Amino acid sequence: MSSELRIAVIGAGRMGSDHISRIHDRMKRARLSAVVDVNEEAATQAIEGIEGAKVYTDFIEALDSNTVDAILIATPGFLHETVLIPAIERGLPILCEKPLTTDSESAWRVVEAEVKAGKKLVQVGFNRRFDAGYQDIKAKLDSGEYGELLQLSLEHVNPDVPEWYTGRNLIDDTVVHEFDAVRYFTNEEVTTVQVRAGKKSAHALNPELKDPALVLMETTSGVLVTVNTHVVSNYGYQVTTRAVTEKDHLTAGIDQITEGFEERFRDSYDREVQAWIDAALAGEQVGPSAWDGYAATACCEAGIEAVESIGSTVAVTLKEKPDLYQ
Ligand code: ISE
Repeated sequence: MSSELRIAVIGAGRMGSDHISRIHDRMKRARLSAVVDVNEEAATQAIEGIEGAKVYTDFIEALDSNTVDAILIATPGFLHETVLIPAIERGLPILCEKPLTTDSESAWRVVEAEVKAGKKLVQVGFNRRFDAGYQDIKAKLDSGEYGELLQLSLEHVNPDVPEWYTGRNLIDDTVVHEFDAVRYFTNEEVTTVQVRAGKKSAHALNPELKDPALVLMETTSGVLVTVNTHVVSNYGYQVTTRAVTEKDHLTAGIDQITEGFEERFRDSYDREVQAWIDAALAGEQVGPSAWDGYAATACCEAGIEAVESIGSTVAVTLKEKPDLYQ
């Protein structure tokens, strides 16, 4: 591979467009060589003013064009597997937006494809692992200076969500970040998920959306996690962390209230994508792996069952971790 990574962005929607400008404006040692979207007009619009990038409506054509060294997948989650498997088979480094896939069976097929390839190729877009506040808490927890982590108290507030957004989306589009955050902070697996919902906001237009809601989790060693979600808040975008340890409470994000997630997490997205580019050029993989994506998807599966049966506690089931990820 050369000293410059030629990237194809698959999906030119909200997140895809954000990544397209990121790669073009701020990433080093990389350039955008292709954009793929079934909506040709959207793809063309997304690369306006970007020289040398070609629009495709068929991703296989882009993968086989000899102009692509790595791909960034930003299509809706239910389409991820279709792109992931052929890209893994071609040995391409992949940055795949979260969720890895939308059910644990398909996520496991992605893990199996990587195991068959004998190489980790996928980085999952859990950008918060690259956020300064998250990394600060993580370093403090790992230092051992604060004693045991006992509880995590998390908040996830969105200004609003589209009308089609339901309880399922609350879990696999929004709380999926917290499933990964909990695994990241604790180095443990989530064992159970429960959702509680009380008085409902009249602004939550979709009748199937419980808003606000409380998502409760437990980890292997018994760390209890609460996630306060409010997705039609009319307040702003805010993601906070309070890690309750034996010696102190470690916090992050409290004063960071923005209009949307792009502004709040802009730096973490930049660091995430640059880390991916640098690792790809070095023939390596960094950050959350396909196994992490699979584990978070398994949590989402339990979470979706929990949100559809408010109050019940649902166990998370995971297959054995393959050697590739040990
Ligand atoms: C969005 O896709 C994100 O990743 C945001 O961080 C999250 O807050 C939002 O709910 C999702 O829709």
